[in-house]
Amino acid sequence: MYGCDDVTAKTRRWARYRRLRRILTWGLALFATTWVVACPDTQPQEETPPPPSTADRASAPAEAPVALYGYKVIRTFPHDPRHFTQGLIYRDGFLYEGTGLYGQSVLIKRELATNKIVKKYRLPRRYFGEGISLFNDQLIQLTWKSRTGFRYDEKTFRLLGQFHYDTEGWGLTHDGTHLILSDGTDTLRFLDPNTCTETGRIRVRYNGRSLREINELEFIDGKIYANVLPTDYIAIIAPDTGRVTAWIDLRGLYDPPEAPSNSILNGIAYVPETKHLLVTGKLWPKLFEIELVPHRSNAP
Ligand SMILES: [Ca+2]
Repeated sequence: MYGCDDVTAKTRRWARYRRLRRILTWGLALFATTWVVACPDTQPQEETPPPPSTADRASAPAEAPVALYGYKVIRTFPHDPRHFTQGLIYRDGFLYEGTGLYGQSVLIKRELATNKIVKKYRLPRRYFGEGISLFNDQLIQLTWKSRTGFRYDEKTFRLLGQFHYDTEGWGLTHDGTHLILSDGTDTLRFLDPNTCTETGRIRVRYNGRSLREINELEFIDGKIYANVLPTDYIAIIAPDTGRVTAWIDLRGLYDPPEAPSNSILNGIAYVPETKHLLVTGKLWPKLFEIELVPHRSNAP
C-alpha cells in the first residue's frame, strides 16, 4: 500500500523511518569497523547489533547478534515504471508481479530473459492489488483494504475462487506448508493454503522492539525476507520467533532525486539456481539481480 495515506500517517512513517535508519546507520558503522579489524577475509558472521538508545538499553532484553549484508549488482532488467509493485515471485525463468493502485492493479507473468509478457490480468477497479504467492499451481493474490484474496490458475490466470481475511493485505509468501501474510503491522499471520484460515501468527521484533510496516515478503531457505516500508532495507526474520536475525542494506541501489516519494523499494523474488535475489520498487524503471555480500560500507 502507501498510495493514498494522509499527511499524519506519512509523518509518523517518516519519523519511524528516520529512527530505524539512524539505528541501522550506527550498527553499520560499528559492524564495518569490527569487520575490517577482526575478519577481513571471511564469510558473513554474526556481529554486534546496532547500539540501542539509552532508553532502549534500559528496557530491551539482550538479544543474539544481527548480521548485516550489502549487495553486488549482477545484472539489471527493465521494469515497467507504471507498475506499483506489491508482489514479486520468480519460478523457472518467469517473473510474476502483482501491482497496486485502484484502477491500475494487474497481475503479470513474463519471461525474465526476454521481458516478454506471457500472461496479464487486470483486476476490477474496486480492488487495490497487493502481495502474491505461487503455491503449487495456484497464484494467490491479496488486496489492500477489501479483505479479499483471489486464487488463479498459474498457467492460464483463470480465476479459481476468492477468500476472505480479517486484516489489511500487504505482503504474501509461503513456507511450503502455510501462506504467510503481512498486514502493515508487526504481525505475520500463517494461513492454511487450502482454506486461507489463520493457523498461527508471530510478531516481528528487532532489538527488543516491534518492527512495523512489514511489506513484501519472500521465504528463502527457512527465513522470511521482508521489505520494511518505507526504508531501503530488507529484514531477514526467523519464522519461529519473529526475531530479525539480519538486515540487507540496499541504499544506493536506485535513488534518483527526482523520483516521486512513493517510488520506494518493494518486491523480493528468489532465484534458487543462482541463490540471487531479484529486487525492484514501486514505479522503478529497473529490476535488479543482486548477490548478497558482507557489509563493508554504506556505499556499494
Ligand atoms: Ca515476493
